[in-house]
Amino acid sequence: MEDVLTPKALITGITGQDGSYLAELLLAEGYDVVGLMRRSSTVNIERISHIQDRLTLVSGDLMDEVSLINVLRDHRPREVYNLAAQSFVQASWSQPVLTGETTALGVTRLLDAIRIVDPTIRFYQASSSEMFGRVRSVPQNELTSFYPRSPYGVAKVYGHWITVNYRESYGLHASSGILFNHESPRRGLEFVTRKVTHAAAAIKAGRQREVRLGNLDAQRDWGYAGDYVRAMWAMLQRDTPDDFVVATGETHSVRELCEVAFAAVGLAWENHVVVDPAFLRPAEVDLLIGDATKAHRELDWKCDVDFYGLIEMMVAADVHALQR
Ligand code: NAP
Ligand code: F7E
Repeated sequence: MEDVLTPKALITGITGQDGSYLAELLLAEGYDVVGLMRRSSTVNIERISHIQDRLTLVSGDLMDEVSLINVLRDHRPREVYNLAAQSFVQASWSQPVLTGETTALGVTRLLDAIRIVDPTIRFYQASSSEMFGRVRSVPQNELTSFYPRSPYGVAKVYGHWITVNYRESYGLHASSGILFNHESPRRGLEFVTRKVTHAAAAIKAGRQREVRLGNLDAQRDWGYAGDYVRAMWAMLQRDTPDDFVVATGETHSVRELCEVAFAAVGLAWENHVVVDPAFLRPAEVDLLIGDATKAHRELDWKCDVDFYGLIEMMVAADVHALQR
């Protein structure tokens, strides 16, 4: 018989970076965790293999509303965290329609499935600082206007506003977390932090000679994913849904990232980083820096890991993985 006292949450995107950290957090909080996975021809659970036996993994896809309705009907979660997306900004120029289908319309499919199956479900939408794009003010907070600079950013603006709209139209407990870049040793290798920390470790180990990057001047507010999933959870524990910026309040350039990562293995970054126009973007987001005052005040949230601690953690993990 189902235990009605144990809270149950559904995570879309459970195989991704954030999905793995959120699943760990919810398990520690005593939840039954259901993870939505899309079908793949190969096993794709590297980030959650250590907790796999404590999760209920189910098949579904943000492209297919029927699959979402069935998962909600079968498992009846109290909370739904929508982390699934085509999340790589660069890929959104080569696959703009897929990005729109998943990252934008996928949110509507999931919200509508909730509205149909159980409108009392609490919903979290993974919104992004990419919505600020060509920033209208510095730092960016919940009141800053959006000016997205990529098909991904445009799709996230849609996902954000459809979340607000379903809250206002149907009274759903739907919150949007506007999260600035957050990273970890589980970050995908195509994102710049992991690309650099992995390269620093591989070059130190003599396995690679250089790393090719694009715009070294871009500045980002980089935090630690393990800290940021706590804010997601806190949003759904509130009586009223709302929108929150989650950020460290510090910004650093890609060049500084290179300095810190290579210094961590005793190398000078200038000897190994090659600028390659292939990694420049058709339109760039030059500067992001978030103001998370509202999250500090109303979620009692703060980050524990700073930029230097984060990059050193990632380099150490990459060095360790290569030694194995
Ligand atoms: P990630 O590592 O790229 O994970 C994305 C997840 O979405 C993966 O589990 C992927 O499954 C899943 N997915 C993709 N398309 C899907 C579909 N059609 N149906 C079902 N699942 C699908 O991303 P992340 O860094 O964890 O980010 C989590 C969320 O936060 C994303 O929505 C991202 O856009 C957003 N966000 C991220 C950041 C950041 O800095 N990390 C900042 C702001 C917002 P597969 O494993 O099968 O590919
Ligand atoms: O790029 C520059 C690049 O791909 C960061 C996603 O999680 O955060 C992420 O999006 C910066 C950009 O992340 C390379 O031009 C230079 O200015 O690591 P990234 P992103 O585009 O900021 C937001 C908040 C999300 O929501 C997204 O889902 O680094 N850069 N050289 C490079 N970037 C990459 N990837 N590769 C390079 O070689």
